[in-house]
Amino acid sequence: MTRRIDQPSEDPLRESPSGSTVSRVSRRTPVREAEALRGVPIAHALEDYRLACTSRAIDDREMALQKQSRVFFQIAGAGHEALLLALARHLRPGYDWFFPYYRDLALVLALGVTPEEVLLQAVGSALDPASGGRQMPSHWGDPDLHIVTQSSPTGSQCLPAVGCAEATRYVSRRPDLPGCHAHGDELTYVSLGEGATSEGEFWESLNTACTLHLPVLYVVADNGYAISVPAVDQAPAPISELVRGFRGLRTYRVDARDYFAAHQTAAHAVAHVRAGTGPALIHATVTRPYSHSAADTQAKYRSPEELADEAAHDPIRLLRTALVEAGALSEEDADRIQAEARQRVADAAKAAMAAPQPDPATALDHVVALPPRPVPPEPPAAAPGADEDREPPLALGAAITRALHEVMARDERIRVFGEDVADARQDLLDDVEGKGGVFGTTQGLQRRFGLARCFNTPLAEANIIGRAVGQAIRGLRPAPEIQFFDYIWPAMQQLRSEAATVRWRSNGRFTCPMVVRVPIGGYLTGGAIWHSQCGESIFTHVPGLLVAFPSRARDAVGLLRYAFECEDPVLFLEHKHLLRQAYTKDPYPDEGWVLPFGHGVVRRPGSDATIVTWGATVQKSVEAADQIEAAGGGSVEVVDLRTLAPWDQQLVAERVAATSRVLIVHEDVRTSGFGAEIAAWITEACFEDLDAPVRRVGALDCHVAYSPVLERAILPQVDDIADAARALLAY
Ligand SMILES: Cc1ncc(C[n+]2csc(CCOP(=O)(O)OP(=O)(O)O)c2C)c(N)n1
Ligand SMILES: [Mg+2]
Repeated sequence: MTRRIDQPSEDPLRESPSGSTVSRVSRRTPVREAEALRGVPIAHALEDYRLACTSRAIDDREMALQKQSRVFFQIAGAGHEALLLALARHLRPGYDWFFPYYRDLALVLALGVTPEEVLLQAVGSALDPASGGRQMPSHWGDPDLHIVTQSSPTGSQCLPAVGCAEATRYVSRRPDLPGCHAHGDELTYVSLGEGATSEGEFWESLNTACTLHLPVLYVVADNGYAISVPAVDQAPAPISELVRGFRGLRTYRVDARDYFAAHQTAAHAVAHVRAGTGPALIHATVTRPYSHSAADTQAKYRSPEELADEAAHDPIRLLRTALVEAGALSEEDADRIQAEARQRVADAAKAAMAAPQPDPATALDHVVALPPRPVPPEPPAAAPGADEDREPPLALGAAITRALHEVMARDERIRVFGEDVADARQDLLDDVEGKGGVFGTTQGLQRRFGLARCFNTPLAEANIIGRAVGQAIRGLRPAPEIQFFDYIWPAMQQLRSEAATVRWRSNGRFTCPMVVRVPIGGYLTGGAIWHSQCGESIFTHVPGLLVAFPSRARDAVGLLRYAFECEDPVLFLEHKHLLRQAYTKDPYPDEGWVLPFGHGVVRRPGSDATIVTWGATVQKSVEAADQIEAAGGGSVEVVDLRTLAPWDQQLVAERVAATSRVLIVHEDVRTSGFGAEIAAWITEACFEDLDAPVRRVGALDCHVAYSPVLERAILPQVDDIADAARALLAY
């Protein structure tokens, strides 16, 4: 899409010719040195006064519309305008990258978002360019301006911002990467409130921004409150003091109620970050003249004196006074600019209210988009040709390692990172074997592709996934590893609220392609509660995530190849117990053998009943079926779903129609396990075909124990599956 950039008006006080929407403000109004006030060209200050009035007028209009139920939520940018407009003077839309906060209305206006676009989101219109009516007001997003689609969790934007800055460095050194572009001196802007600095993700992001000297500009807009919680209840000291131990972080403190002071600080901070010497943090005092949001009444917890003091230091008021006192603006012109701003916003609101609401039929658009791929025929069990000429077959873990080597050699956008995934310190590589992950799955990737493509991260799971999100948004294909499924939870916010929602929340304008590899599962004898969990159903419950769970080598390779073709986040579950099992071994499949998601397979034929399963219970189900058949108890088939999001409903329906009896087996706990979903679906879609109730076998509803005796009792065993299958056959 080509964006309209209006020409600057010669007279910054003149009405914009663009009708109901305000012109994009040019960053290049020519002024002479002599026309500066406290170092800021008068023309810029006047333009920013106009924009500040527009920003405040949008707040006021939205609040009025909210009272009329034409807008359904409101959160204001009031009090933050001077800071944001001063910053915007030094930042470059469509060049730098932006991870703004919900109070950054004035910033996005200065970058080029129009009041009409803002109001289209407020009224929830289908034409809202940031989200198509899916997100609350003030959740910005504009790919052309590099304003990255925003989510609501406070602080979660910081880690993707760091990933974005990493992409700047990686891509600018590799200008030919398909679909990626970067400028060597671009920076990543991320802002948050003083309250949000209490979030761990903020601190995890600072860690990496400083360790890697990344071009990130942090802006903490300190209005003294997080809803009703005063800053003194958040932390033991102001944020600019708290961050002092971060080596390499340039910190600035400014009273950003004063536009001119903010301007000066912004100039220094931006120049510092743009020079490439490392991150900076601006701690800025701002005001919050309006309540936190339309749902809040700040008079309940703030004194009249405090509010009066804020009103007296309102940044727009201070800017106006400064311009008037300098003789740059008359009171009449100031009033006129304010009135014009209100009128423009009123016109924009009228246009937004006339715009169409979303079609309910589009609710499911942009959850995920699977690349079309034909389902390849299953490779022959034994490949033709003389056996001695063939490579030895590989077990699941070795096949995944080889597949990672293969895809990384083909696609330089892929980067593997996580805890322990690298081989060793670069200077030791000639002398040591290399670690390559606690399961050895990533061994040799650093050695072959270099540290830029396979590297260790801090021991911080949100950091790992959040940085992947930022890189994915920039067009890279990050492949983060979570060391054990049991430790994925610190990353849950980044997986669920960031990665999985990017496509939907931006109405398809941003995507988040990444392959998150996660060793999972038990049957380890001694793994205990924090090295043996499953829990895949928690992730199949998240719209926007794809979930693969292979049980043998060739499927893992085919699925991994497909995962890297996807434009959506994939959770790629690698069962720890299967990594080295002989029964997972396959010849490494030809490069063209790509297995699209959502296609199961009949792993063992049978005619009397169907077991539907995946992961480690596939083999156990096959053994149970063999046991039953050997004893003359009946013929049981085993279906391996291979992926759970999406899962192969068609195959299951076909097999239910053929055998009329279904047993679902999984290693995860039984209650609310994914088997519950499949069972419910079968009773809805295949009820007429059933001759028996759908049965389930899963782990006991407790955690996995250390004692082998307990572990055996808790996780489903071959005998448990065989017993359930016999009962099903006997029904
Ligand atoms: C992770 C998370 N917890 C809670 C909330 C609810 N919430 C929204 S804004 C907010 C206060 C944020 O305060 P601050 O960061 O100081 O920003 P301000 O609103 O003052 O600009 C809270 C608690 C949220 N959006 N995300
Ligand atoms: Mg605050």
